[in-house]
Amino acid sequence: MTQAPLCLLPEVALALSEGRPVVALESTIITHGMPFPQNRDMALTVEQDIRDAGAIPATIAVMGGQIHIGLSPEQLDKLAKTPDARKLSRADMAACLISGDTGATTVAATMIGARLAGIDVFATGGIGGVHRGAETSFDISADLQELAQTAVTVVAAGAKAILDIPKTLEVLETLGVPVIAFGQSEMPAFWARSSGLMAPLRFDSAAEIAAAHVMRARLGLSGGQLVANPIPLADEIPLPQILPMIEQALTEAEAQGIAAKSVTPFLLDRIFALTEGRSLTANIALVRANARLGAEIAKEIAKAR
Ligand code: PSU
Ligand code: MN
Repeated sequence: MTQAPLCLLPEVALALSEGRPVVALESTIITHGMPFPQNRDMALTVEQDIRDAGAIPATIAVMGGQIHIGLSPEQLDKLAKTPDARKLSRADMAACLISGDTGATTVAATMIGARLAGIDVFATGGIGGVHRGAETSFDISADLQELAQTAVTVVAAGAKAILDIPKTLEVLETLGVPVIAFGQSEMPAFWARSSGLMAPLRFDSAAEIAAAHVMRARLGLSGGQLVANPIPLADEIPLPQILPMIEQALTEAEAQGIAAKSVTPFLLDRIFALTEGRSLTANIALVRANARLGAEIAKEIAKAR
């Protein structure tokens, strides 16, 4: 089917060949998004959440010259202890594959892997977007372009307020990416359920999101859908509480000249410290919620096909 160097975990290969629901997961959140051992525990828990919901998880990473679609618990453990893994976006995939190095896939690279393997749905925490100050730094994540060209439905908790959320929504609109808030009209803001901005689209069921995914394929439209799933109420950190910490982390990043790929990991790490770990607890809760919703969407797509 493809010339790509893919290595599918047997259980993932079997599920895909039988048309059963599979949910892709990224690995940059493991290596660059959370500290050890919470990163490993999160990865294992989220995989179990997907199984409990009746789908098969497939965490994606590059190792030994292959794109691995699905990792064993041992591989997940090893990756979680590899903080110097390369952070891979679209631009880095080929170079990492020919080097044999270990690479963790961002949202963009995970979408590419999922598409190659024939996986329709991918669950994560937050996507990259337009950074604050992008008018001078030009820092706009390649995740947005990927959403415009690769046909995977991505479930995230919205864009976090380290980003410029209004500009992120504008760019997604320009790129023709459907942004769907789940179960509310407002765009969620990662740690917070409210951003103060209306989402362009709203659906209240996994079945509708799945139907729209299938309809886009029938229309021959390139690109994916972004589903913005609000963090569970019990785990949210409202915007007024988290904003001062975000401002401080941004000031520190600027003072230290943090740039390019290092920006997002730096900010997440600083906000973790400044919130005394509360941002991490919230992050884990929202990834789990997204995994569960991703499984429901994958099941509906499997039914529809
Ligand atoms: N947001 C999070 N945690 C993460 C990331 C984003 O809450 O780990 C990661 C994702 O892999 C995303 C990447 O694709 O950061 C975006 O990086 P950049 O801003 O450099 O494009
Ligand atoms: Mn960037």
